[in-house]
Amino acid sequence: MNKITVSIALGAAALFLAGSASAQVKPEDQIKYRKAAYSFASWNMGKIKANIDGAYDAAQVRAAADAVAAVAGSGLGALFGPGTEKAIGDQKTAVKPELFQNGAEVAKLAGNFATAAAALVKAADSGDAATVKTAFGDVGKTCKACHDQFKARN
Ligand code: ASC
Repeated sequence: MNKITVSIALGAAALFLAGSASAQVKPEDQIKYRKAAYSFASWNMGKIKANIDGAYDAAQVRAAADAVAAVAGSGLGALFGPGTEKAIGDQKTAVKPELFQNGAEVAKLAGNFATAAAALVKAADSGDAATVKTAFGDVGKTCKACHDQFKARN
């Protein structure tokens, strides 16, 4: 890992552990924002997949990779604060309660997501579809690793 990747990973881990930042955001809004963040990342992952499978537009792939990396590096851990382990009113969540008992593991998974997303941006810079395909697969694995452990509905 290079210096930037390490600092992104550590930043993601630190932000997960520093749950106090979430005190500013109401629990139901934490759930709303985190679902919006993952949905936005998923939309951008879908765009990259469409480029890999069809006509490849390097600028669109780069923009989408930037968006995924921005989400991954945004300190999402702050949106998993106390009281967000189950639905609040209309704000449903697929998170498993176990996530809240496994901070170190979650920080590791979040760091892996941020590291892989940063690598996807680098791959997108190359403009090479095959390079992007590999890096895209790596990001997808980090998504799945967390879903397998901590997401109830997949
Ligand atoms: C995506 C996306 C996910 C993950 C997951 C990986 O592109 O929207 O939720 O990758 O499918 O297994």
